[in-house]
Amino acid sequence: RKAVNRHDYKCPEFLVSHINLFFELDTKATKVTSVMQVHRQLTGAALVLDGQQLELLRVAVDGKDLQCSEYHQDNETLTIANLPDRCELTVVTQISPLDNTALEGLYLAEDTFCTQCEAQGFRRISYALDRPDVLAEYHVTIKADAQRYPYLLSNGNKVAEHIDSDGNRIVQWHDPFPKPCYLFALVAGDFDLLTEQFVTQSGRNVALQLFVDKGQAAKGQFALQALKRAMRWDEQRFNLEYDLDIYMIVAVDFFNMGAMENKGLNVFNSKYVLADNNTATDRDYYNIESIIGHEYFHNWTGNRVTCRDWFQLSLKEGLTVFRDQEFSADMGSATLCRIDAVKLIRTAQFAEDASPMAHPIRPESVLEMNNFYTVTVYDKGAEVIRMLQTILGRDKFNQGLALYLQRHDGQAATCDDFVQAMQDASGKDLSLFSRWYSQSGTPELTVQQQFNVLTGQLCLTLQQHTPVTADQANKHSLCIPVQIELLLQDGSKQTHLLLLEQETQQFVFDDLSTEPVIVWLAHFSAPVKLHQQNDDSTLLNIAAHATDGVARWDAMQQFWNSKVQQLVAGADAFAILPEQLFSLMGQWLATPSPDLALTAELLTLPDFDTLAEQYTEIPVEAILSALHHCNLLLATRLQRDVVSCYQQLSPQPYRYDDESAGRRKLAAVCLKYIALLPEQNSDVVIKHYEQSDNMTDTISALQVSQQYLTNTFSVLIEDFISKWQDNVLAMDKAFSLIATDRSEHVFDGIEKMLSHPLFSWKNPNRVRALFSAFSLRNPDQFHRIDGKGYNLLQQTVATMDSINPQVAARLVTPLLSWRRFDSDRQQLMRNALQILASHDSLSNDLFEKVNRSLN
Ligand code: BAL
Ligand code: ZN
Repeated sequence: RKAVNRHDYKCPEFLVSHINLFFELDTKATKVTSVMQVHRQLTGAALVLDGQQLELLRVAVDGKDLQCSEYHQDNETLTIANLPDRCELTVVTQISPLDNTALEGLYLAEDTFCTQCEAQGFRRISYALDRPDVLAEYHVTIKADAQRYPYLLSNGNKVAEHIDSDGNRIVQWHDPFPKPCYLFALVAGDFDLLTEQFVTQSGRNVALQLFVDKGQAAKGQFALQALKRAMRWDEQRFNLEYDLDIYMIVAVDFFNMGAMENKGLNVFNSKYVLADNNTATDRDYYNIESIIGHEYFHNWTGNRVTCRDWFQLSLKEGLTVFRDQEFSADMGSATLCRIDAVKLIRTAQFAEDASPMAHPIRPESVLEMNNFYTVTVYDKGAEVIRMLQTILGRDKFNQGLALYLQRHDGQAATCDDFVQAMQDASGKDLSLFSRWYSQSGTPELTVQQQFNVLTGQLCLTLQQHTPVTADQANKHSLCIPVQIELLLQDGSKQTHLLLLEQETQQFVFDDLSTEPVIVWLAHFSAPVKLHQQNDDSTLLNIAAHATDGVARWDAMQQFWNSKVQQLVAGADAFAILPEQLFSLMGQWLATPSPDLALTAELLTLPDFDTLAEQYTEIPVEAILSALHHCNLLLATRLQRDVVSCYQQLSPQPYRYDDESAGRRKLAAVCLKYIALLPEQNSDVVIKHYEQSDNMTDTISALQVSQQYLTNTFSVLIEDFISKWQDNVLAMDKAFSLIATDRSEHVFDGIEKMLSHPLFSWKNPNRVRALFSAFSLRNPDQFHRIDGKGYNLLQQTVATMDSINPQVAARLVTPLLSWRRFDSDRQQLMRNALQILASHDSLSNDLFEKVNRSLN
């Protein structure tokens, strides 16, 4: 098996200007005729087309069939030598969508034909130059049984439709925008259709169409309205307008990712489309709006300007995540959006940096591209874009983006092209900044402050250091924007941006009357770990008084990180939690800020993963025990405030908006503390469940009881399952709840769910609901010292690898970081990986990860 290196990029030897595709759909034997206009770019080269799991029926050049001896075929390629410089190449292949459980290429999602071509799925549909820098104009014809498949969809505009004398529907599509084959899409099925109109800023009408399973139309309304909001927002914020006359979204329940931005025809995981008040939580609504936005924003950042090669993935993904984050921030609470993004970086992304899969946002070496759709490429990538905006300012950043899109419209570009456009538009030298693209790892920032009382001078010393990562031994200084807020004693505030460009740098501020409290890294202005020496009182002060909600939340995070460290080192919770803490939390409960969701965040301890990130060797039991003790102590000390706050948050009829979602979030935090109290707590939780008219409150009651009130949980979850046994998305929530049971009963619970009629190993949503929840959100049982948790995951990954390698490779992630644990756990986790490594016919996806981890 051979990895590909970024530096080995070569321009394509042939280009394809036009592709005509003709699909004769059949569940077991779909015939695909591809007619390509091929243009030679390099004298003498043979044409090497990519193809996997295809049955080749015919090859013809300019209408003349080739003999077997005139081409060469192996498992991955079809090679044709001696082609003329320009020719029409016809390739006919046959595939079986029914047998495609990997869900890459053309497959069946229940009765619906659908495709997933990014990154390299098109080669499972037909032989092609399956690389993003070969852009062609597509004409697509689809033929299928008219009764069973009323809708035959592809990219672009519909050109013609008729039914032939055999009862087949035949539909033709044309996409005028040249695109790489990863953006090709086809869908065939029977749906409920929701429609809307959008008038663009220049006055063009766009038909919006959302296709959902029969009977689910009402659940598509929110997504459709979210799409309109996204379209308007992109015009207003970035002056970007939609370009086709039609925009289609199809929701399917079998999907490897969240959604896919195929030109004019997005395919979505139904989890990120379907919502109503009974079945969707506030979080579901939030995710739907954000992902609908994300895929829509790709139309410019990804589709109009695409990537030259897959190493440049962050060019479109980091940028588009940044854009969807800005959209979400404008649609709701900007503070909450930022807190969410920071949590993800501090847990999953920092953990990835510390793992054997560490890579820069622009990876250097890849065996299986699917393994690089990572939190580093996406979310750290978005942080890098955000830093650019912080450094350049919003106006210059917008000019840079406009220049990039104008310069590269219709092209396949690189991350360097993007940075160059930003540099040209702003006039700022970004050569040092561009190291963020090539250097992996989490920079650590050490800060010190010195104040001269006599002169009023404040001297800040900043030092950066990036520890080595599994992929890179040598690290260099980066350009790090460090935003600070000075809280002065007279109540005034100053904001400054410090640009750290050397290993150590000093910044001086004069004429301060008193020593200020400093909020470091305000708004998490760079994806770094911060080392500072703020004492409890200073942190709690910031949490109480900073204007920025993110800074307040962050001060609490830092406070708890340091307290948990002390507890892990043997301190007693009673001794180290100051009165100032209880009185501050008491005040928040008594008079919550208008942003109730922020109050909820301020009152919540960091999770296990956040706390674990501060350790080289993670002390599992000690962190879990410290967390439990702190929560218990808070519940006891704040009992009266919690109960009274909870009572004031009496439920109102459900609506999804910021204010009421914040209300439910705060009520859930109170409910958790109430559940920890020794008396009457189960009554309150049961009442919360019984009175709930929405999925958010229902899930809160279930989560709380599952964590702290086992008997109550048994009763409630049984009721929940009997109520929702026919609803897959609601049942996914039940699967996850059962998999996060902190007691050893979790293993029986999971076993039982495997035989639930709705569970299927072939459906990634079901598998993730059960096993990602177990391995990522149940540290007590996943990290059991007898290895039972690791074994369960290993067996699951092995089963999945033969069905869906992409999902298997995602599931294995928690095992890869075995070096972060104590020697007993190291042994057990490594054993689990070694068992996987010993399997014959391991997929490339799994092989790359397991191999990197063991070697
Ligand atoms: N391009 C894959 C799905 C997404 O990031 O939008
Ligand atoms: Zn994306």
